Amino acid sequence: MTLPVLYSFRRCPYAIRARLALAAAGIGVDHREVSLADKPAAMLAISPKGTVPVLQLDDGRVLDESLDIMRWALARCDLQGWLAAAPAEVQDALIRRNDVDFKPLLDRYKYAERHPERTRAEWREAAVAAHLADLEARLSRGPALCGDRPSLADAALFPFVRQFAGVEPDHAALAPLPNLCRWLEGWLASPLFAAVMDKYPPWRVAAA
Ligand SMILES: N[C@@H](CCC(=O)N[C@@H](CS)C(=O)NCC(=O)O)C(=O)O
Repeated sequence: MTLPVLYSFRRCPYAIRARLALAAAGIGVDHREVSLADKPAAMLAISPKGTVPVLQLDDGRVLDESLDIMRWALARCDLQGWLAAAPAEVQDALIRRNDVDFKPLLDRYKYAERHPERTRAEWREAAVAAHLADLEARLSRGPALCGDRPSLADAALFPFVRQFAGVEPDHAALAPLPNLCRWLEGWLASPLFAAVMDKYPPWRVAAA
């Protein structure tokens, strides 16, 4: 049986969430590390929009949205019960707010020099107000975003909170959000995260 092919970029939060779900489902992949500055023609041929992650299944189907990859993997094998850990509509709303509202503010906070209409601190506060303050409140009530057990939403949001925490040294921006900080540290220390952060050289087509 041929493994599904995963085009991925190590630090991309969308690729990380896809790799977490694939690993949580115990699904092995043929990993192809992509340089975003020099995307492989083989990837663009199956997904012209040119974003990672892209998963090519052995029946030829192509999944080129991170959430589709997560849901496909967990539909095959949800060993950790991520789908059932909370109602789908609650998880979907958290993910939508992360991707639609928070991500643009995260980018402005991270690259504040390109967005001088607000200071870095103001972008940070906007990101907290739009999303992270609610995550903090949720995590003051239980160890995971939707209660006792991690859900798909926890895995889908974690790489973005990781990126937020990494903008300033020592995760300083998370100091006012102690429960979110504890949750992040739990994910960072998890064997699952370690398992998806292997380093690969950029993939090249093997010479004939
Ligand atoms: N909606 C897509 C977004 C994926 C995405 O934007 N990935 C970034 C990397 S983090 C990318 O590939 N950008 C294209 C580029 O930088 O050229 C998904 O969820 O998979």
